[in-house]
This record gives sequence, structure tokens and C-alpha cells, in this order.
Amino acid sequence: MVAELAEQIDPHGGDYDPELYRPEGSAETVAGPLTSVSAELRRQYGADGFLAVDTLISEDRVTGAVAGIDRLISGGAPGFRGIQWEGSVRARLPELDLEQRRRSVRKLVYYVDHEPRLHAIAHDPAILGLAAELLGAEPELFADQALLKPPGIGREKPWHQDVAYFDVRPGAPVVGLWIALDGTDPDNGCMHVIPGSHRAGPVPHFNRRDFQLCDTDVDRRRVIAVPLQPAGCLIFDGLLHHGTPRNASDRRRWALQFHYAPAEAIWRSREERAAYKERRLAVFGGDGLDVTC
Ligand SMILES: O=C(O)CCC(=O)C(=O)O
Repeated sequence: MVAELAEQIDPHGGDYDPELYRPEGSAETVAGPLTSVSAELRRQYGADGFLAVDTLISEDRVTGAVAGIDRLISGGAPGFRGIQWEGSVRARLPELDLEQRRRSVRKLVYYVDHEPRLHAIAHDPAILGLAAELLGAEPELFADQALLKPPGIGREKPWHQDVAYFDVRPGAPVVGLWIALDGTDPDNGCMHVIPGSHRAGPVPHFNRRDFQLCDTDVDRRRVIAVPLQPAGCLIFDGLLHHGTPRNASDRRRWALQFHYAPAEAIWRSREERAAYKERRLAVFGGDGLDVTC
């Protein structure tokens, strides 16, 4: 059975200047698996706003994650509705066969409670331990995504700061983990970051090709690519400027993304959420009313 074709079709996208993703180098990776964050790595994370780890999870976990995503896309998890399709397949969607549909999904959201293999990664004690060390507090998972950027049609994710999208307690630290399930490089849309950009704090975002930084606010001279092998991971501060170019290759580029914040920074009531949202819109801009990363 194929997952129900809900109306979650990506409304964003558009042409962009390739100079926005002309890296001046590639990130150096830390050897994994990483079981704790040394003082030196913590200093590096504080200064750069990210750590790139060459191998964070096991090969079995990668295989299981790919199988889990396949199951979600194929409709094997009754009740799961978190699929967003690439906008460019809108007209052809009803005619696509299963394999074509797999190559047409842009992202999956809020799946951890529908797929045990993905739940196990997001709640792995080693990963929670790293998040705790970087947050300086007990972490809580508050957002989970799989970003599939299909070959040929996967669009750019413009430069942004993740906390511009999240209603967490204002000023609370947020750490994101972006785990590659395939080899990633600039051609298939690997992560690009601006080291140290998180230190300047929140920057206004605007609805353009997505909810994003203004292209003229991107410091193009300091862009670094973060190519990763499968099981590699970018661990990054929620304020870090980052983005990914389109997948111009014929290769798959699947990734998981998990966001953690201190438990006390997660909203627990509608009133609390409304207050956090109001503050977020005041800081990052009113275009961000109903955005998802
Ligand atoms: O995986 C990507 O292409 C971009 C992910 C990202 O930065 C996000 O969704 O916030």
C-alpha cells in the first residue's frame, strides 16, 4: 500500500545564485564514533558552531534507517502522515509508481513514534549524551525529520538558522544533528555552513525561496562545505547559518535530522507556546508564522 497522497506538497523553491554555495574549503571531520565531547571539541563547537563527525552511528543503524524510511514512504506505518513531496512532481503525483514516489519525497517529519529503527537512533543514549554535553542540560528531542533531496529535483534549502523555525523558550540553546545516510558532497547537496556565524545571534528571515536569510546577509566569503560519508554527522548550534544547494547529481542524498533542547525550554501549554512564538516572530520576522524547517 502506498502512503496516502496528502496535500503536503512543498510550496517553496526557485532559482538561486550558485555563488551562494561556492565553498572556500571543506570541514575537517572528527574521528568517530564520538562517545563524549572533550574540552577541546567543546571549545571548537563554541567557536565554530558545529562539529563534523566522520562516523557517528553503525552501518547496521544506517541500513535500518533506510529500510525504516522505505517503510514509511510505502505506507507500512498506518497513521503516519508526515510526508512532504517535492513541488516539481505535483502534476505527475497520481501517476507515479512506488519507486518513482520514493524519488519524489522531499522530507518526512515527526516519524520517530511510527518507526522503531528511527526512534532508536534519535534516543540512542550515546547521542543523548553528546546533546547533553553540548547543551549543558538534559536534552529533549522536539523535532525529527528525514531530508531526502531526490536526485535531479531535490531543491535548494536556502541559508537559514534553525531556531527561526522553532517555538522553544527564547534564548535557549538548541543542538541539531544531521546524519548522512548516503555519501554527501556539493553535487548532491551536502550541508554548507558559515563557521562562527552563530555567535552574532538571531538574524531576520524572510519568505523568499523558503523562510530564509536574505541572500545579501549570507557571508559568501566564509562558506565551508561539509561532505560526509554514510553514518557521518554534522552536529550544529541552532543559530548557525547553514543551507544546502540543489541535488544536481543522479545520486540519492538521504539524511536524518534531530533537534534537541533542554527539557525546560520545550513548551508545555498552549499559552507557553503562543508566548514563545510571539517572541520568535518579533526576533526573526513575521513571515515565520507557520513555517516548518
Ligand atoms: O537537508 C537539507 O537539505 C537541509 C536541512 C536543513 O538545513 C533544515 O531542514 O533545516
